[in-house]
Amino acid sequence: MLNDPLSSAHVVASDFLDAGECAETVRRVNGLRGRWTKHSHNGFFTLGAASYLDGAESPDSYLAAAAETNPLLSAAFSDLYSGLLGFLEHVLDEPVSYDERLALPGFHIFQISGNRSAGPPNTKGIESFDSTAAKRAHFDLQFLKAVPDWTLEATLSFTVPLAQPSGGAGLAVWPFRYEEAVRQNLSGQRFAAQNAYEQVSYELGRMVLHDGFILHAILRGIVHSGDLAHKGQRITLQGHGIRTNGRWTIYW
Ligand SMILES: O=C(O)CCC(=O)C(=O)O
Repeated sequence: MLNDPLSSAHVVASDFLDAGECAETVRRVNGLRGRWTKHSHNGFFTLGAASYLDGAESPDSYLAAAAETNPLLSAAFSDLYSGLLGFLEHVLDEPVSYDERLALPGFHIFQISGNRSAGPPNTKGIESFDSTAAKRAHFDLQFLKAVPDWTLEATLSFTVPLAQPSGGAGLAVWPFRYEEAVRQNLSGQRFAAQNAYEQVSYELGRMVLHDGFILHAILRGIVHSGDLAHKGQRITLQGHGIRTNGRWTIYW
């Protein structure tokens, strides 16, 4: 959180992959369908080990899931992972590496099957296309599970949209930071239920970065998309970073 070049900018976006690279990555993700992990909500899967999901029981369960999935991911996406390091070094202007014990960045996969409509205004009359976004509002505190003993200087969260449904996809961002939530003793979800979000619309291959301490949530649809049928895959590459001694370690 300290000295983070991203913390004052809240959310920044930068072109990473071109359309052909996104399509090829999606083809490989779909080719590994048998290795996706299915989650409780309809149509939500992951490929890889995510500390916020696989570390829910304990840091050891996360490390075991990472050891199991890293060989698969590095074999299938080696070019993507080496390009990612170079890209992040360029954006952050500091050395960046993976840690073989921690999970490589992985994929969020939503199979969206259609017919959604604008949600009702919330209690303050705030219109929302994705009326459930506030329930998913969160800060990225999963470094506590992935690297409980590390001394952090700064953190990073990034998302690369690879496929989006017909109605688009994006990130909901509320003007509310973790430090403020602690200071006010107010949960992020409570704030989100009563305040409008800003919509960051995704573009394929364009990485969205922030420090994880700004309140945010996955948006499955975006306002003004004009498409209420809203079908297709929403696939993103997702990862995080922690900075210690001026070096970034990337993980999921
Ligand atoms: O998939 C996205 O759009 C963002 C994901 C996210 O916010 C997270 O994993 O913390």
